[in-house]
Amino acid sequence: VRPALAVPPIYAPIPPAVHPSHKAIDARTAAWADRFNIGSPEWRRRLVTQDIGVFAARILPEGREEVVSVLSDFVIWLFGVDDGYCEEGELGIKPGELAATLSQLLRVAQNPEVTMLSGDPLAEGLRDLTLRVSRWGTALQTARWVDTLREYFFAVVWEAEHRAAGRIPGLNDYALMRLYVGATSVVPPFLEMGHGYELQPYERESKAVRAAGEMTSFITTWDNDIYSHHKESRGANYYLNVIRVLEHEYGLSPNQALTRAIAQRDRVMCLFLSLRAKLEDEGSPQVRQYLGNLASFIRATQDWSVSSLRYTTPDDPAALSPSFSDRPTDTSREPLDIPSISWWWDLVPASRTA
Ligand code: 3E9
Ligand code: MG
Ligand code: MG
Ligand code: MG
Ligand code: MG
Ligand code: MG
Repeated sequence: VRPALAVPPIYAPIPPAVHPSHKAIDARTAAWADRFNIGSPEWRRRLVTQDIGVFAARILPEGREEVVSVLSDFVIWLFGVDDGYCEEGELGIKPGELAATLSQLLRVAQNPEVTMLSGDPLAEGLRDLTLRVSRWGTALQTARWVDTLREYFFAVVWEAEHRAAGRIPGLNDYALMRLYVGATSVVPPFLEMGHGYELQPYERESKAVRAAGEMTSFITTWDNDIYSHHKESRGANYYLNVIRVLEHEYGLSPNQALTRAIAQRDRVMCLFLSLRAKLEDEGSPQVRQYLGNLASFIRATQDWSVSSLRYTTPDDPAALSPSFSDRPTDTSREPLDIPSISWWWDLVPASRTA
């Protein structure tokens, strides 16, 4: 077994915060997973020690507690799909069958009253989630929530095809699909619902606001790849991770790939801060609040990743620094050499600093 890759303190310019009810939220999510029988009993015993509720409480430190709970239950549900179906299950190497099952689940999310998949634990859990989302969200937010689930499902089908073939994608494809396959794009509807505001569709779909969401997905999934590399590379299963992609793309050692991944996320973090400052000046109150909520999601992922047993894995300890850095390792204002996302840099004039 290779020695554990040492993850250094990573740049964290956003202040930490957690919802005061995080303990109760975490306990309720464990009970919810039991009630709906999500995953196997053994899987559930592991998952409920991983502070999923604390993660949700960090994403929405000032959110409405009921919505934090919906998000928390939804994250454990997503892990039920991602671990249970995709990474450890039979469907994870059968993209066509996976697409069929996920399409049925999508129908349950859109129309919880249909009798499809009755008694299936993930479907029954999803029925409960969709009823709660529609209670706390507007009709448009509920529809957006279903769409984000579809984006995620489409991406896991893509991933399943790579898993089945044992193939590692190139960096450009990976950067594009990782915007969705980490389920990070399902979080933004909860940022609105949790605080009771609504972005106008023309605002949400504007290039700058969409880019801010994509940058958030990039940073949070690059961070996930950095912090979960230990768990993923020691496991028996196929895994897709930016460190592995960079090793292949550029012929790097794991350590060199780690350094490169950190530089990439730091460069995007600097751009996110500049774009946030620009939108603070130019955006509506809702857009300004949304950018602040995206920032909380970024910091939440960092704080949860360095502390959750999911990634520290005490039985075979990961070498993760529990602290952060106040300086980026890469301050270049040049676009990353990744065509699918390099347009982000067109949105902030080079003269502008955060
Ligand atoms: C993440 O990728 C898989 C998602 C299903 C996790 C659910 C979490 C969220 C919706 C919030 C986003 C947070 C992240 C990216 C943790 P992967 O690499 O399979 O996750 P793992 O925990 O196994 O490293
Ligand atoms: Mg705990
Ligand atoms: Mg996954
Ligand atoms: Mg995973
Ligand atoms: Mg409503
Ligand atoms: Mg991971």
